[in-house]
Amino acid sequence: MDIQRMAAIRPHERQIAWQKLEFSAFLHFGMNTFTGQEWGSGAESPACYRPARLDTDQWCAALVSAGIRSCILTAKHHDGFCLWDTAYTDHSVMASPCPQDAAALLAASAAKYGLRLGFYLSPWDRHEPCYGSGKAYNDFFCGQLEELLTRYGQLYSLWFDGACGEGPNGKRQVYDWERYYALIRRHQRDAVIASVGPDVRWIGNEAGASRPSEWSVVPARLQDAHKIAEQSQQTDDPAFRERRVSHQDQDLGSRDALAGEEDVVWYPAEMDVSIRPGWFYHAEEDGKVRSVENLLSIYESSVGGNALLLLNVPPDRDGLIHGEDCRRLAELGDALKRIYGRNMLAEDGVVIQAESQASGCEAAAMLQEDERYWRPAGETEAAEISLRLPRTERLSRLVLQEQIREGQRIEAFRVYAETPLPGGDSWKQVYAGTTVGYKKICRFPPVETAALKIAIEGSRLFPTLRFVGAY
Ligand code: FUL
Repeated sequence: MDIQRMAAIRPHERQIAWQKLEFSAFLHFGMNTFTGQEWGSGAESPACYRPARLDTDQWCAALVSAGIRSCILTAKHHDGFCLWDTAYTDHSVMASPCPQDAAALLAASAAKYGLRLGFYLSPWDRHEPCYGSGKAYNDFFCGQLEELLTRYGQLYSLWFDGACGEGPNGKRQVYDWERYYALIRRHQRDAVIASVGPDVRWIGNEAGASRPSEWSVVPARLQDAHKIAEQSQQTDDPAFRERRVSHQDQDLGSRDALAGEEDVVWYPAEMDVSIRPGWFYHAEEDGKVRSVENLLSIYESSVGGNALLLLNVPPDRDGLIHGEDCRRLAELGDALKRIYGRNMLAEDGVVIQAESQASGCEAAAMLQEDERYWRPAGETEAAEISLRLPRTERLSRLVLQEQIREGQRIEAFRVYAETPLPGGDSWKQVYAGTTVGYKKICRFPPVETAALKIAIEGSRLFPTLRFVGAY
């Protein structure tokens, strides 16, 4: 694989639209909420599902307060209990004391609150008798999928989980992935297919741990990795959720990692992590909701580390997002507004310069939040950009964004701030990084400065920058 080809891989429009959402919510809700389990057996009675005050508007308001832009509902988890009015099984909310189509309620609330909607549909189904039969189950699964694809408006994501706890002596279902994918493309062309899917890559752990260098251009074989059940989660083990290391490699996309690959693809990372220890609500975890400091750090290392953050916020037995979680979401939203509310490079009087620039791709484009971008003239792997502010400011973050429509290119960079240093040289290095991709948030100890320098030291053919902001 040569550098030309690595640099030439571009995202699909649906992947760009997905990445721009930046921050999504997972809503794990269903039978497990009421039985206190994480993986139900499938033998639970629909009578157990009885949210007394189910209010999806309340869910959406809580998510919006954190700056979340989309949400994914667990329409069916491994226990097979369906949250929507499905024609394919009686094992659904319609047979419960609360016979309301939760997917329909959420779709209406999401539209009202400006949130995009997606569905998680577990291929592994412990209730459905035809699971393990091959074609009959694939027909059943496609029937369910088609209901979700056609009844709830435009979807942005379909999320397939590779987990399967059947074990060596359990049922063996051969999933017809290509058929599932084709059905999604037919009904929802703009939706991404995530996790066990070709569009969005699972980051590889559930603990909120990101890679220091996250590439969206990776070996094509990774798209198939999770179709292999043995590589997914096989037991309901709380330790799995805390495992920080990934069972994929740390380095998925450097030049060295790709050198021996025949085929590479645009396959960006999504970080799914829960606000609580479990994916489902458990009252005994009310005191274990992540702190705002922890959530902010997860946000900055995922959204600001070329990944999308899919934060799980599980509704409780009343059918509401619990007060603790609501408070934490609002605090996170406030912190994000406090930090990112004022971009010091968006003010009048900022001067930006880059040594060389291709015509139509001038440095000034980096100061605007639109699709225009800067790139140097010619194929130069290194470049320097300098920024002068109208006055001295206290800074602790620099945000960089590549124009990913042109691929992902930057491999190494440093950020310097001008400070009066003893001994002459006034440029102090405040950050050294590798990849940028869709978005890189560089965090550093606060510095008082009126000038910044970004030195791009390595890139594939030539770098691009769509946006730079200082906070
Ligand atoms: C895992 C599942 O087994 C968990 O219950 C949860 O749904 C998580 C998002 O994916 O594989």
